[in-house]
Amino acid sequence: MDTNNVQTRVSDGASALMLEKARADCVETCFDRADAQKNQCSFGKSGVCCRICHMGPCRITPKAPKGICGATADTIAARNFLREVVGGTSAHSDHGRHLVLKLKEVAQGKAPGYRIKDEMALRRAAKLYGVAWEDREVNELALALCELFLGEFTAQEEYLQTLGLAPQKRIGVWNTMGIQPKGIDRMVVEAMHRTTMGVDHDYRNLLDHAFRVSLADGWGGARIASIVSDILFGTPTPVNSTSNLGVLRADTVNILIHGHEPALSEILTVAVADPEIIAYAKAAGAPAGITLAGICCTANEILMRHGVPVAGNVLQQELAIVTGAVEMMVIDVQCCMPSLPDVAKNYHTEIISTADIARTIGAAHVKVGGADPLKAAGDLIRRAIDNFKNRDAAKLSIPADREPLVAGFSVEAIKYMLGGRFRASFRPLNDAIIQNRILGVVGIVGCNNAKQQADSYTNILTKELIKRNVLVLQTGCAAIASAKAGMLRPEVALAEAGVGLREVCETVGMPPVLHLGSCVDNSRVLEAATEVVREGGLGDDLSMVPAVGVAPEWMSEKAVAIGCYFVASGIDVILGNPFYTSGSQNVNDYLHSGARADYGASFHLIEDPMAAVERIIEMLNQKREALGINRKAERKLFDMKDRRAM
Ligand code: NFS
Ligand code: SF4
Repeated sequence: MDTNNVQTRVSDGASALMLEKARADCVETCFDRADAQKNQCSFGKSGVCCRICHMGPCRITPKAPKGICGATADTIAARNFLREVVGGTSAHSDHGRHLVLKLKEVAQGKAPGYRIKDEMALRRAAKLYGVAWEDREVNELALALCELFLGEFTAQEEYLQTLGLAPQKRIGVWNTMGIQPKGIDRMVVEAMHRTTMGVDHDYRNLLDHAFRVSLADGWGGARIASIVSDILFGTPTPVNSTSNLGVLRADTVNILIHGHEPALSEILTVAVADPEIIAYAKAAGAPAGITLAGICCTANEILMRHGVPVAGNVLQQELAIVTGAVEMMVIDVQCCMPSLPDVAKNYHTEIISTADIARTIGAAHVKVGGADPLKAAGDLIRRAIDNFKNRDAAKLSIPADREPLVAGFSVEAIKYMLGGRFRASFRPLNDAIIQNRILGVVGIVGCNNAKQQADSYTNILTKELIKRNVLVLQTGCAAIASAKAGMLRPEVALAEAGVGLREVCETVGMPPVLHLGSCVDNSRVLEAATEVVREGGLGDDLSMVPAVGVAPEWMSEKAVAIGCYFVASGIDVILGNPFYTSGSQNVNDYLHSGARADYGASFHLIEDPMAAVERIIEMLNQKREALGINRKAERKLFDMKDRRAM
């Protein structure tokens, strides 16, 4: 690609404009550093560099096919792969753990400023896990549930109870494969043990553990994170908002919140609405008060529950600062680039790190907790307001791009849309799939990657799939890409959708592209697929449902973990860019085909979006064929009777 042309790096106008501005302002961004990293190490890329012990680093070549200890390319690539899954699982699960501990504090009355917002979600969760919930007081019930959840982390001998939320048949597959995880922490520690020098050398055994660890994420830590977030902060319901850098305003103090854990952003969302603080902002010269907006998955969390606007996805974090309009960026954990303070130096933006486990050189560290977190959040916002006077009008340039969107599709919300409040159910969706009005369901998830044109693969794929009557579920930065492209506006997506999909969506009042939340909310995608299986008519296992997962522009270890738990759950995953396993034919082959015999699904590397579209349609049709539902859709339009029946 012509890397000097900003259009080859990003696809939305706002990002292109800010990338040009960054260059004019002599500010370095990830796109420049990607150029500087050109010709990335081929050993790293093919997964055959080992630096696990200090006899190495060893690199596998035709002339040196073994490391000093004798480890082969298979061993080395499988160990490296497993460690990636461990990284991703740890990130999601530690996030989940923090939330469980927060819920526990709340239930014990030790977390001022927080409360259990969604008692229904609490009782729903208790029921799911078989915890006695009737006639039990809220806090007592929450404590019982917390104890169970903490046990999911610490269990030494018992399998995860969350696995029980999966369809019976899938549990059977895990049983046969012997990959049911025990406690999340134990699985992670064991993985580090297995991959240290001189332990597990059998690539298949290592890959089995990679899938086992990933289940501890998707059917463990990540699922728990979503469940507890709903209990503490509310189960998302459809909500209007806006996206892209144009959500920043010249006439407000602008505060960005970036990272992943919702506990802090929730408090900031409350504090920012305080009339006294708004008055303080106005007195500081910002006539319209304060804009709070998000980046990455923290954005998705507060978007889903409060409609807080989304400034951008992962590759826009630096570009947001380049607007010169950001008084403060508050970061917590994951996907926050260490470059942020360097970018901020060129403007007036203050970078505030807030998590003890995540410090960034050049960022001020502020702990927003203690006895009065709401006051601490208020103080932080005042600090941002005080910074407003330092904004340099000469450096200010906010792109106009600002797309409306609808988000907030929890599985509960989807059920209500489909079946109505009193008959909430997935039946209409199953029927629509069986009647071939909807061909199948595709989850488009994951990141952006500075090696690909940002958002482009995701946007092509989304548009082409809904045209072909595929219902699209999204999370993470992929969902933000669609938001920026207007595809989370129901009327825009409906106009693009194929006839069958459009009819169904119009009838039940549901958009064809559904934003399910942050990356931990990929567990909601599994939850939705499980509901489809439970509802009946589309097979008795996840691997039978006409569904595919795609990570078009992934980059994070978290995406590797997510991909693995999708495949282990029986859902095929298409990758828009490759794993670092190509240096081991065996490892690569198992992940991309051998796994199918064990799980009914595997990975597929497809770097071209249109080729991915064709392959997905083929895969959905194969599943439909196997279910015996691949007859032509009846082309008759719905009449009133049909609509009532839905
Ligand atoms: Ni998911 Fe969300 Fe984005 Fe990728 Fe990072 S923010 S947790 S990892 S980059 S989608
Ligand atoms: Fe080399 Fe083996 Fe040590 Fe890895 S573990 S660095 S392959 S000697």
